[in-house]
Amino acid sequence: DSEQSASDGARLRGRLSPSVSGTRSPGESLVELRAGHGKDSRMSSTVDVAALAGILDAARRERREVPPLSHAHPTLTVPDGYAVQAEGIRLREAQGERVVGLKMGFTSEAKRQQMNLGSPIFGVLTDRMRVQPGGVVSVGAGIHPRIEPEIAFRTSKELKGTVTRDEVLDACDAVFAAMEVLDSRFVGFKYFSLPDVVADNASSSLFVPGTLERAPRELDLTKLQMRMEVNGKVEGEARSDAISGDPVVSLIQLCALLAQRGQVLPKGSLVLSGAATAAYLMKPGDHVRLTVDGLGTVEVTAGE
Ligand code: OOG
Ligand code: MG
Repeated sequence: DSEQSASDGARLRGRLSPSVSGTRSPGESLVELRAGHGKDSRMSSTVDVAALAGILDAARRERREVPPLSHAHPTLTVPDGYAVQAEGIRLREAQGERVVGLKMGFTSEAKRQQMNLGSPIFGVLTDRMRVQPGGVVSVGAGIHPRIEPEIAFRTSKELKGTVTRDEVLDACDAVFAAMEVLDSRFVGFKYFSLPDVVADNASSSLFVPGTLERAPRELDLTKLQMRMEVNGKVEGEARSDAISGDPVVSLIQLCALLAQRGQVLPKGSLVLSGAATAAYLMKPGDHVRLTVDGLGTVEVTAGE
């Protein structure tokens, strides 16, 4: 993996896009997000990006597990993974979905250990992935859904490239508790490489945003106790600094990852900063409740 990341870095540094330094209106920045993904797919020469995205999209729609892509494509790189991810999002947009934000993954030690993978990645969130707080998540509508506790942000300004903590705070008008429902398209929720999970949109499936929104500067975002209970039993507990040492740092990392691809974090994006604890495998009937200091509770019920 580290070898792969190093070569990705070299490839990406060579093509840092001028679009990162340009100015544009918020409307254009969403277009830029797609244009950036497009560049990724064109530069991928060794894999059939469209075919791989098609395999994962069909697996998702048909609730079917598929082998990790790296089995048939052992040389798959992280940029290949992002190209497949972007193509998968294009397929979903073609099915009428709209991009509403981004999610970070592997920003906590608990998550890195659970999946045995080492570096932060991002995925894309669409409007159809949103679940109303207090709503029902159908286990059978997924493959093997897991749920995890997160801190989420909403941007009110575009963020691009290297940004400071203060710049992130200035650009976010809300912080709220959220749960993410993951659902790997890979057999047994197992994959052994970052390119696989990146291609699979970072295992994203659904997200449940909390309703209590606070201004990010009103709280010490590194000291929020987070507790995820299932049927009244604590399944995961951590302080918010389990997420990148500070969930704001996840957004700094996200901006850096996007900049490597010539992309920005658009105004109006919802951002999941990554789970603070390991994810929990949902069973029909489970009642899941996340409580975060200062950010209230978010609940969801697992249906058949
Ligand atoms: C990848 C997604 C990780 C997080 O919050 O760390 C993630 C996975 O666990 O399969 O969403
Ligand atoms: Mg997550």
